[in-house]
Amino acid sequence: MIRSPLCGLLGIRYPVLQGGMAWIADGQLAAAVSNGGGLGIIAAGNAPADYVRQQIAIAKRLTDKPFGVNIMLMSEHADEVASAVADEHVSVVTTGAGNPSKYMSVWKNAGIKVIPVVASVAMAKLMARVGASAVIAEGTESGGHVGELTTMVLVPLVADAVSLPVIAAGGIADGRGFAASLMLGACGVQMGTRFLCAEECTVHENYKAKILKAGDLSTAVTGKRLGHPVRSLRTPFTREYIKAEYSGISDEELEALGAGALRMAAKEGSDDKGCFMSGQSAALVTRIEPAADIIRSVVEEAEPILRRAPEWAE
Ligand code: TUI
Repeated sequence: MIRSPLCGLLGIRYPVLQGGMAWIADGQLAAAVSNGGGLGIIAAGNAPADYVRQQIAIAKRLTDKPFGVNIMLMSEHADEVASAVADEHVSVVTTGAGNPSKYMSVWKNAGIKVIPVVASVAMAKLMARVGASAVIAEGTESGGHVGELTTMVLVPLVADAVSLPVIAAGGIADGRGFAASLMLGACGVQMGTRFLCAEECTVHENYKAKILKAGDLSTAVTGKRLGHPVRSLRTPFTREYIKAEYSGISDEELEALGAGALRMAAKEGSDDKGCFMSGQSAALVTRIEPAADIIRSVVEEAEPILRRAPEWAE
């Protein structure tokens, strides 16, 4: 049994959050994770508020447990989605790819617990000041939009800088990563890539197959030139994109090359047009299984590791 302040705070059995994966993390996946004792999260991504309301309705039908919504702050629909989650009184909002300060009062007034993803100490301190309930310290091992710092460095720095609960993310896909996160000062973890291979995840089967096949050097970061670095699986698409980044083409042309690529991966499984966002932990993911089994096995693997931890010190 792992005891974590996160369980009481969020009303969950295991301190495991599911990452907000745009185009992938829908109401069905979120409900499966919440029913498995973790915190499921619906990703708003670039979608309008109507889509998010539909997915909330699906999740409410499939679970009576708490779940959250992730708001991608670079989305053109972020304002309307921010209002929608307040209307719907979801339990938790997580945010990514920006600073959510301007929405905090609306969410707090609606009784929502706000857990921003941070990639730096400065952002963690700011989030503590504006009333976050916890922060997710996400290292550059993660999939999708990434910061500079590794999980190994970011988590202890953030744990020292704020007195809020810290959730570790980036590179965690098994009990060893979960146990290590607790040693670094986190009180729970968020996993995205591992939940991509949940049975209940509706992403295209090619996407899951690629994650299962991935090895240690299978991901790459693109998009630095445009200021939003993204980690994804190396594919014909990423090779073309990297070539284009170092060619003379304009930022607009480069932007157009990337537009819609995540949707093409998630919905069509397209090898040549898809951007298969994934964390480095894809190399640790070896099977497709129910979300509840993922959560239970990660926690059960961690328990003996943590019990043996005192043996290292006299
Ligand atoms: O947001 C993510 N991961 C994502 S978002 C996404 S959708 C997308 N598609 C194409 C291009 C870009 C994004 C796919 N994956 N993770 C959370 C995260 N947030 N990682 C890093 C950050 C972050 C970065 C800067 C959080 C705050 C921040 O603050 C900067 C500032 O001062 O506004």
